[in-house]
Amino acid sequence: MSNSRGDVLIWGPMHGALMKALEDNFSVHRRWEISDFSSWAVAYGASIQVVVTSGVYGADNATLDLLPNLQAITSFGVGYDAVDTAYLARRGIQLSNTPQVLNHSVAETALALMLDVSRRISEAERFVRAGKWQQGKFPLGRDLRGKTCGIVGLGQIGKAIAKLASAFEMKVAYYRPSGPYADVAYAHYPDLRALAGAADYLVLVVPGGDETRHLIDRDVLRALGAQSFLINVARGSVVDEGALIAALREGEIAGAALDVFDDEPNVPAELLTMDNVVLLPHIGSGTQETRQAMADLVYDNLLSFIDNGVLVTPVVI
Ligand code: 8YV
Repeated sequence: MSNSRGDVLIWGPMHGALMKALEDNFSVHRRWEISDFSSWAVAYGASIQVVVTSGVYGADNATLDLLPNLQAITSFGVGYDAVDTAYLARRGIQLSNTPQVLNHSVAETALALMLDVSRRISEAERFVRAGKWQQGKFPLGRDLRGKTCGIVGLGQIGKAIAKLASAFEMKVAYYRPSGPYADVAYAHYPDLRALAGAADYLVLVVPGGDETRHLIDRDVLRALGAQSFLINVARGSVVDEGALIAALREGEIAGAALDVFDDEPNVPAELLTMDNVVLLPHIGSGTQETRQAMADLVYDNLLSFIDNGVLVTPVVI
Protein backbone atom coordinates (compact mmCIF):
# COMPACT_ATOMS: atom_id res chain seq x y z
CA MET A 1 0.00 0.00 0.00
CA SER A 2 1.29 3.48 -0.88
CA ASN A 3 -0.35 5.16 2.09
CA SER A 4 1.95 3.45 4.54
CA ARG A 5 3.09 6.39 6.64
CA GLY A 6 0.10 6.43 8.95
CA ASP A 7 -3.30 8.02 9.36
CA VAL A 8 -3.86 11.75 8.98
CA LEU A 9 -7.04 13.75 9.50
CA ILE A 10 -7.47 16.61 7.01
CA TRP A 11 -9.88 19.30 8.17
CA GLY A 12 -11.05 20.70 4.85
CA PRO A 13 -10.08 20.73 1.17
CA MET A 14 -6.45 21.86 0.89
CA HIS A 15 -4.10 23.06 -1.86
CA GLY A 16 -4.09 20.49 -4.69
CA ALA A 17 -0.42 19.52 -4.49
CA LEU A 18 -0.67 19.10 -0.74
CA MET A 19 -3.78 16.93 -1.06
CA LYS A 20 -1.99 14.75 -3.59
CA ALA A 21 1.12 14.35 -1.44
CA LEU A 22 -1.05 13.45 1.54
CA GLU A 23 -3.16 10.99 -0.40
CA ASP A 24 -0.10 9.36 -2.00
CA ASN A 25 1.69 8.82 1.29
CA PHE A 26 -0.82 8.61 4.09
CA SER A 27 -4.12 7.06 5.00
CA VAL A 28 -6.18 10.17 4.64
CA HIS A 29 -9.41 10.88 6.52
CA ARG A 30 -11.42 13.82 5.22
CA ARG A 31 -13.02 15.62 8.12
CA TRP A 32 -15.48 17.50 5.89
CA GLU A 33 -16.82 14.28 4.36
CA ILE A 34 -17.48 12.57 7.69
CA SER A 35 -21.14 13.15 8.51
CA ASP A 36 -21.20 11.44 11.90
CA PHE A 37 -17.86 12.33 13.44
CA SER A 38 -18.56 10.69 16.82
CA SER A 39 -19.16 7.28 15.21
CA TRP A 40 -16.15 7.75 12.96
CA ALA A 41 -14.04 8.63 16.01
CA VAL A 42 -15.00 5.40 17.80
CA ALA A 43 -13.47 3.45 14.92
CA TYR A 44 -10.59 5.71 13.85
CA GLY A 45 -10.09 8.52 16.39
CA ALA A 46 -7.26 6.74 18.19
CA SER A 47 -5.33 6.25 14.95
CA ILE A 48 -4.89 10.00 14.36
CA GLN A 49 -1.61 11.49 15.56
CA VAL A 50 -1.54 14.45 13.21
CA VAL A 51 -4.22 16.82 11.92
CA VAL A 52 -3.71 18.97 8.82
CA THR A 53 -5.77 22.16 8.74
CA SER A 54 -5.54 25.80 7.68
CA GLY A 55 -5.55 29.14 9.43
CA VAL A 56 -9.08 29.64 8.17
CA TYR A 57 -10.49 26.21 9.09
CA GLY A 58 -8.82 26.03 12.47
CA ALA A 59 -9.83 23.07 14.67
CA ASP A 60 -12.45 23.06 17.41
CA ASN A 61 -11.77 21.55 20.82
CA ALA A 62 -14.89 19.32 20.79
CA THR A 63 -13.58 17.52 17.71
CA LEU A 64 -10.02 17.35 18.99
CA ASP A 65 -11.35 15.81 22.22
CA LEU A 66 -12.27 12.74 20.14
CA LEU A 67 -8.65 12.26 19.01
CA PRO A 68 -6.98 10.89 22.17
CA ASN A 69 -3.58 10.28 20.57
CA LEU A 70 -3.27 13.57 18.71
CA GLN A 71 0.28 14.92 18.92
CA ALA A 72 0.52 17.69 16.33
CA ILE A 73 -1.49 20.01 14.12
CA THR A 74 0.14 21.32 10.97
CA SER A 75 -1.64 24.41 9.74
CA PHE A 76 -1.61 26.07 6.31
CA GLY A 77 -1.24 29.83 6.86
CA VAL A 78 0.62 32.09 9.25
CA GLY A 79 -2.37 33.03 11.43
CA TYR A 80 -3.55 30.45 13.96
CA ASP A 81 -6.26 32.33 15.83
CA ALA A 82 -8.82 29.67 14.79
CA VAL A 83 -7.24 27.12 17.13
CA ASP A 84 -7.29 27.32 20.92
CA THR A 85 -3.59 27.33 21.79
CA ALA A 86 -4.27 27.11 25.54
CA TYR A 87 -6.18 23.87 24.89
CA LEU A 88 -3.31 22.52 22.75
CA ALA A 89 -0.80 23.44 25.44
CA ARG A 90 -2.87 21.61 28.09
CA ARG A 91 -2.87 18.46 25.98
CA GLY A 92 0.76 18.82 24.89
CA ILE A 93 -0.26 19.02 21.24
CA GLN A 94 2.26 20.81 19.03
CA LEU A 95 1.28 23.27 16.31
CA SER A 96 3.03 24.49 13.17
CA ASN A 97 2.12 27.34 10.82
CA THR A 98 3.66 28.69 7.59
CA PRO A 99 5.53 31.90 8.46
CA GLN A 100 7.82 33.91 6.14
CA VAL A 101 6.91 32.26 2.83
CA LEU A 102 3.80 34.42 2.41
CA ASN A 103 5.20 37.78 3.55
CA HIS A 104 5.69 39.23 0.12
CA SER A 105 2.36 38.08 -1.34
CA VAL A 106 0.36 39.49 1.55
CA ALA A 107 2.34 42.75 1.30
CA GLU A 108 1.54 42.94 -2.42
CA THR A 109 -2.14 42.44 -1.62
CA ALA A 110 -2.00 45.29 0.91
CA LEU A 111 -0.43 47.59 -1.69
CA ALA A 112 -2.95 46.45 -4.30
CA LEU A 113 -5.78 47.34 -1.91
CA MET A 114 -4.24 50.74 -1.15
CA LEU A 115 -3.86 51.49 -4.84
CA ASP A 116 -7.30 50.19 -5.65
CA VAL A 117 -9.20 52.16 -3.03
CA SER A 118 -7.28 55.41 -3.64
CA ARG A 119 -7.20 55.32 -7.44
CA ARG A 120 -10.72 53.85 -7.43
CA ILE A 121 -9.58 51.03 -9.72
CA SER A 122 -12.39 48.54 -9.04
CA GLU A 123 -14.97 51.30 -9.13
CA ALA A 124 -13.53 52.61 -12.43
CA GLU A 125 -13.60 49.13 -13.88
CA ARG A 126 -17.26 48.74 -12.90
CA PHE A 127 -17.86 52.14 -14.57
CA VAL A 128 -16.41 50.95 -17.90
CA ARG A 129 -18.24 47.62 -17.81
CA ALA A 130 -21.54 49.37 -17.08
CA GLY A 131 -21.12 51.47 -20.24
CA LYS A 132 -20.96 54.72 -18.23
CA TRP A 133 -17.81 56.10 -19.91
CA GLN A 134 -19.83 57.34 -22.88
CA GLN A 135 -21.89 59.47 -20.52
CA GLY A 136 -19.03 61.29 -18.82
CA LYS A 137 -15.65 61.21 -17.11
CA PHE A 138 -14.79 59.13 -14.10
CA PRO A 139 -14.03 61.14 -10.91
CA LEU A 140 -10.44 61.66 -9.74
CA GLY A 141 -8.58 59.45 -7.30
CA ARG A 142 -5.71 60.19 -4.93
CA ASP A 143 -1.95 59.50 -5.03
CA LEU A 144 -0.19 57.25 -2.56
CA ARG A 145 2.99 59.29 -2.97
CA GLY A 146 3.72 61.62 -0.07
CA LYS A 147 1.03 60.08 2.13
CA THR A 148 1.47 58.26 5.43
CA CYS A 149 1.06 54.51 5.62
CA GLY A 150 0.24 53.70 9.26
CA ILE A 151 0.94 50.07 10.00
CA VAL A 152 -0.77 48.25 12.86
CA GLY A 153 1.41 45.19 13.40
CA LEU A 154 4.97 45.74 12.21
CA GLY A 155 5.93 42.07 12.09
CA GLN A 156 7.48 40.35 9.10
CA ILE A 157 4.52 41.09 6.82
CA GLY A 158 4.21 44.62 8.20
CA LYS A 159 7.86 45.25 7.36
CA ALA A 160 7.35 43.93 3.83
CA ILE A 161 4.40 46.33 3.44
CA ALA A 162 6.55 49.19 4.79
CA LYS A 163 9.21 48.43 2.18
CA LEU A 164 6.73 48.47 -0.69
CA ALA A 165 5.04 51.62 0.67
CA SER A 166 8.46 53.31 0.82
CA ALA A 167 9.04 52.39 -2.83
CA PHE A 168 5.82 54.31 -3.57
CA GLU A 169 7.40 57.30 -1.77
CA MET A 170 5.06 57.05 1.17
CA LYS A 171 5.99 57.90 4.75
CA VAL A 172 5.75 54.92 7.09
CA ALA A 173 4.62 54.95 10.70
CA TYR A 174 3.64 52.11 13.03
CA TYR A 175 1.77 51.39 16.23
CA ARG A 176 3.43 49.44 19.01
CA PRO A 177 2.17 49.96 22.55
CA SER A 178 5.25 48.46 24.21
CA GLY A 179 7.69 50.90 22.59
CA PRO A 180 9.66 51.33 19.38
CA TYR A 181 11.71 48.61 17.73
CA ALA A 182 15.41 49.42 18.19
CA ASP A 183 16.29 48.43 14.63
CA VAL A 184 13.47 50.27 12.83
CA ALA A 185 13.64 53.90 11.71
CA TYR A 186 9.93 54.37 10.88
CA ALA A 187 7.93 56.77 13.05
CA HIS A 188 6.66 54.99 16.14
CA TYR A 189 3.31 55.62 17.87
CA PRO A 190 2.54 54.00 21.22
CA ASP A 191 -1.07 55.15 20.86
CA LEU A 192 -3.38 53.70 18.21
CA ARG A 193 -5.63 56.75 17.90
CA ALA A 194 -2.58 58.97 17.44
CA LEU A 195 -1.33 56.72 14.63
CA ALA A 196 -4.80 56.74 13.05
CA GLY A 197 -4.78 60.54 13.22
CA ALA A 198 -1.42 60.67 11.42
CA ALA A 199 -2.22 58.00 8.82
CA ASP A 200 -3.73 58.45 5.38
CA TYR A 201 -3.91 54.64 5.13
CA LEU A 202 -4.27 52.60 8.30
CA VAL A 203 -3.06 49.11 7.38
CA LEU A 204 -4.00 46.23 9.67
CA VAL A 205 -1.65 43.26 9.78
CA VAL A 206 -1.80 42.15 13.42
CA PRO A 207 -2.64 38.56 14.40
CA GLY A 208 -6.30 37.85 15.14
CA GLY A 209 -7.58 36.49 18.43
CA ASP A 210 -8.82 37.85 21.74
CA GLU A 211 -6.02 40.38 22.16
CA THR A 212 -6.83 42.27 18.97
CA ARG A 213 -10.60 41.75 18.80
CA HIS A 214 -12.29 45.01 17.74
CA LEU A 215 -9.02 46.92 18.14
CA ILE A 216 -10.41 49.15 15.40
CA ASP A 217 -13.54 50.71 16.87
CA ARG A 218 -15.53 53.83 16.06
CA ASP A 219 -13.10 56.08 17.96
CA VAL A 220 -10.11 54.86 15.97
CA LEU A 221 -12.07 55.29 12.73
CA ARG A 222 -13.06 58.83 13.70
CA ALA A 223 -9.40 59.56 14.45
CA LEU A 224 -8.46 58.17 11.02
CA GLY A 225 -10.71 60.80 9.50
CA ALA A 226 -12.73 61.67 6.43
CA GLN A 227 -9.75 61.87 4.06
CA SER A 228 -8.19 58.54 5.05
CA PHE A 229 -8.64 54.84 4.33
CA LEU A 230 -8.73 51.61 6.32
CA ILE A 231 -6.94 48.59 4.82
CA ASN A 232 -7.35 45.13 6.41
CA VAL A 233 -5.23 42.12 5.45
CA ALA A 234 -5.19 40.72 9.01
CA ARG A 235 -8.40 39.20 10.37
CA GLY A 236 -11.98 40.40 10.25
CA SER A 237 -12.15 40.18 14.03
CA VAL A 238 -9.65 43.05 14.38
CA VAL A 239 -12.32 45.48 13.14
CA ASP A 240 -15.69 46.18 14.71
CA GLU A 241 -17.58 45.73 11.43
CA GLY A 242 -20.69 47.50 12.72
CA ALA A 243 -18.58 50.53 13.64
CA LEU A 244 -16.85 50.42 10.26
CA ILE A 245 -20.15 50.37 8.38
CA ALA A 246 -21.45 53.26 10.49
CA ALA A 247 -18.24 55.27 9.92
CA LEU A 248 -18.46 54.68 6.17
CA ARG A 249 -22.16 55.55 6.12
CA GLU A 250 -21.49 58.80 7.97
CA GLY A 251 -18.48 59.71 5.81
CA GLU A 252 -16.16 59.59 8.83
CA ILE A 253 -13.49 57.82 6.75
CA ALA A 254 -12.82 58.10 2.99
CA GLY A 255 -13.11 54.38 2.27
CA ALA A 256 -11.99 50.89 3.15
CA ALA A 257 -10.28 48.01 1.39
CA LEU A 258 -10.82 44.65 3.02
CA ASP A 259 -9.46 41.16 2.35
CA VAL A 260 -10.88 39.65 5.53
CA PHE A 261 -14.23 39.66 7.33
CA ASP A 262 -15.75 38.61 10.62
CA ASP A 263 -17.92 35.82 9.21
CA GLU A 264 -16.22 34.62 6.01
CA PRO A 265 -17.41 33.97 3.37
CA ASN A 266 -20.31 36.22 4.36
CA VAL A 267 -19.80 39.93 3.75
CA PRO A 268 -22.20 42.43 5.36
CA ALA A 269 -24.79 43.44 2.73
CA GLU A 270 -24.31 47.16 3.29
CA LEU A 271 -20.61 46.98 2.36
CA LEU A 272 -21.60 45.50 -1.01
CA THR A 273 -23.50 48.67 -1.86
CA MET A 274 -20.63 51.09 -1.14
CA ASP A 275 -18.48 52.24 -4.05
CA ASN A 276 -15.66 53.52 -1.80
CA VAL A 277 -15.13 50.02 -0.41
CA VAL A 278 -12.97 47.34 -2.04
CA LEU A 279 -13.85 43.76 -1.08
CA LEU A 280 -11.63 40.72 -1.65
CA PRO A 281 -12.35 37.07 -0.78
CA HIS A 282 -9.37 36.52 1.60
CA ILE A 283 -6.72 36.24 -1.11
CA GLY A 284 -3.85 37.90 0.77
CA SER A 285 -1.48 34.97 0.27
CA GLY A 286 -3.31 33.67 -2.79
CA THR A 287 -0.67 33.38 -5.49
CA GLN A 288 0.41 30.18 -7.18
CA GLU A 289 3.99 30.59 -5.99
CA THR A 290 3.17 31.38 -2.38
CA ARG A 291 0.45 28.79 -1.95
CA GLN A 292 2.83 26.14 -3.33
CA ALA A 293 5.49 27.25 -0.84
CA MET A 294 2.91 27.11 1.96
CA ALA A 295 1.81 23.64 0.86
CA ASP A 296 5.45 22.47 0.81
CA LEU A 297 6.02 23.84 4.29
CA VAL A 298 2.92 22.13 5.69
CA TYR A 299 4.11 18.85 4.20
CA ASP A 300 7.68 19.35 5.47
CA ASN A 301 6.31 19.94 8.95
CA LEU A 302 4.23 16.78 8.72
CA LEU A 303 7.09 14.58 7.50
CA SER A 304 9.53 16.01 9.99
CA PHE A 305 7.08 15.37 12.82
CA ILE A 306 6.33 11.82 11.66
CA ASP A 307 10.02 10.98 11.14
CA ASN A 308 11.66 12.86 14.03
CA GLY A 309 8.91 14.18 16.27
CA VAL A 310 10.04 17.74 15.47
CA LEU A 311 8.11 20.44 13.58
CA VAL A 312 10.06 22.65 11.13
CA THR A 313 8.15 25.85 11.91
CA PRO A 314 6.57 25.30 15.32
CA VAL A 315 4.34 27.89 16.94
CA VAL A 316 5.54 28.56 20.47
CA ILE A 317 2.46 28.05 22.65
C1 8YV B 1 -4.98 31.62 4.95
C2 8YV B 1 -4.07 33.50 6.07
O1 8YV B 1 -4.45 30.90 5.98
O2 8YV B 1 -1.84 32.92 6.48
C3 8YV B 1 -2.90 33.31 6.94
O3 8YV B 1 -3.02 33.60 8.12
O4 8YV B 1 -5.02 34.11 6.43
C4 8YV B 1 -4.13 32.84 4.74
O5 8YV B 1 -2.89 32.59 4.22
C5 8YV B 1 -5.10 30.74 3.82
O6 8YV B 1 -5.88 31.40 2.91
C6 8YV B 1 -5.79 29.46 4.26
O7 8YV B 1 -6.43 28.88 3.25
